[in-house]
Amino acid sequence: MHKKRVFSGVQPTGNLHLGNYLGAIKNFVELQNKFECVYCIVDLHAITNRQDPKELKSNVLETVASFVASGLNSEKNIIFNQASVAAHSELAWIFNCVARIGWMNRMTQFKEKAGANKENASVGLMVYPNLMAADILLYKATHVPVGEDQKQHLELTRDIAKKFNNDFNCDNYFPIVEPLISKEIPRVMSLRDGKKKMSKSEDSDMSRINLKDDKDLIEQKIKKAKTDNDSIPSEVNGLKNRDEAINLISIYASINNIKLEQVFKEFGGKNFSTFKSKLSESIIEKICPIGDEMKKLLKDSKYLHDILKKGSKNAGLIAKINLKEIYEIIGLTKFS
Ligand code: AQP
Repeated sequence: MHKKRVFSGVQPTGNLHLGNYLGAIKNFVELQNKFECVYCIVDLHAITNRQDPKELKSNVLETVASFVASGLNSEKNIIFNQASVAAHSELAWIFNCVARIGWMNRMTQFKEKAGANKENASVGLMVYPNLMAADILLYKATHVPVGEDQKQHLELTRDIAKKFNNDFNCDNYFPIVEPLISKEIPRVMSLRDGKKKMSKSEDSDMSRINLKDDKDLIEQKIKKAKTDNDSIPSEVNGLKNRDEAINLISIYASINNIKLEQVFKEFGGKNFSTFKSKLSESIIEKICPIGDEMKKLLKDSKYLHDILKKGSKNAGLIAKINLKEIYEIIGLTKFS
């Protein structure tokens, strides 16, 4: 039996949004009372696409600020950045040698992110899931809270763990991780197109609610959010083929910690304008205090650096022990 441990990461690529919050960070906060948790700002993942060096540094601090402002306790959890612990890259190389090219070719995120110009994408973008597996398995994490978009990568992490355990005859060495995905809203969709996920890199800022948006902007974005001509249904069947309606109703349920049925009870038969003003209120109530706190924390970079230094030291201690074991299993020797 493996000790229960949570690991998850967020890329410091700016524009942290409601999808990152409801899909991941909100769950990080809930899990901190039940598990030992390791939360990572995955800056090595961020550079799979070109990043401005100055912005990358400030986005790392912004991501730590978003964690703390959302309620993560930096004393209780390990909060650190990936680049501080070199063992992530070392284990990722080992996993590059365990994972199969055919497995990589099946990854839908690579296909989406590389787009039509696949030949010109970085090799890093293609082997991104192997680094993600290394992040998780370096800490022998058992549970990983993520949005549904990461489910396929977690399946790959499980395949890598199984193959490693089997190839090196070390039954049960790496745990087979469990994804923890929100039931209310596995994937927050764009406010402009209910078929696309809410994303940092989408050109239109109107497609997402950023954690640092103010009250007026949130109201404006929700008012303009795409819907259809029908009213809010009284049961789930009434949401068939209504992607935008499902999205807004699910956001309302998730942000208020209630079940979809309760939303149908409250709003069934009502029009979207009534619903949208309540939705804005709920988002403003939850998100604006986080954004305000982030802005306050970002004025104290020493405080944020101290969190990262302490977290990196603690993460490094676990990583060092585990990587030593892994080298031993494989037959690699460090003479230095
Ligand atoms: N729309 C979403 N709905 C639910 N969960 C989401 N996550 C991201 N978008 C949504 C979850 O947030 C965590 C951190 O994500 P990330 O920043 O590391 O990676 P990402 O998926 O690449 O984020 P974006 O916003 O989608 O960036 P771009 O635009 O670069 O593609 C993860 O747990 C993720 O599932």
